Amino acid sequence: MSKSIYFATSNLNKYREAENIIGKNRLKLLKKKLIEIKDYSLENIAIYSLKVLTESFNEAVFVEDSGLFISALSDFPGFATGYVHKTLGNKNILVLLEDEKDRSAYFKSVIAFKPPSKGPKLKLFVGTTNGVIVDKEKGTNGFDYDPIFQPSGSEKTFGEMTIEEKNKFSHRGKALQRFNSWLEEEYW
Ligand code: ITT
Repeated sequence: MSKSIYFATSNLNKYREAENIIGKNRLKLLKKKLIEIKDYSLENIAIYSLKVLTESFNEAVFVEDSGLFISALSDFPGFATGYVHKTLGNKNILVLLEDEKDRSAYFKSVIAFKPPSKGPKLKLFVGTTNGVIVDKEKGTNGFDYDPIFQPSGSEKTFGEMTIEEKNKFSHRGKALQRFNSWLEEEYW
């Protein structure tokens, strides 16, 4: 068992979550800011990023694109989730939702994987997690929206969870589990 795969990302928090599921020995980091198109479909964004990346990188590699969709804000921030965190941040998201009764939101994660050129075609793995935006930040673990998102079935926000706990509930954890099962059955 000497095969390994690259995870191309600029986000080390995402990488640590992936390591926890796929295993440190099998994963390598390709630290890179990917080219991302603006599109309502996270699938299209992930496929495009991977396509551009694999024009010049010919190893087994995956990318992961994710987004937060808040019901009361008509699914904002969606494909602009990263940008909105950098600009508005959690505090202003909470202000936008002040006095709002419907706190429901979901996270979605799409993994796009491409084996080296002679292998099978591109594969997609998706995970979604429903939950609520809490009324104040809770916890200091994780990154970005983690302190304000509480998944259904938990009393904790992602910000109050360890990586192992978050992976059991999270959109990325679910997509990674599906990817990992496929790797075990079809790839390694
Ligand atoms: P890449 O280099 O892999 O693209 P990124 O952080 O820019 O890393 P995305 O383009 O997928 O990742 O942006 C999604 C944004 O959504 C991300 O920057 C966070 O702000 C937010 N997000 C996604 N998953 C999250 C999670 O599990 N916890 C908190 N915020 C999350």
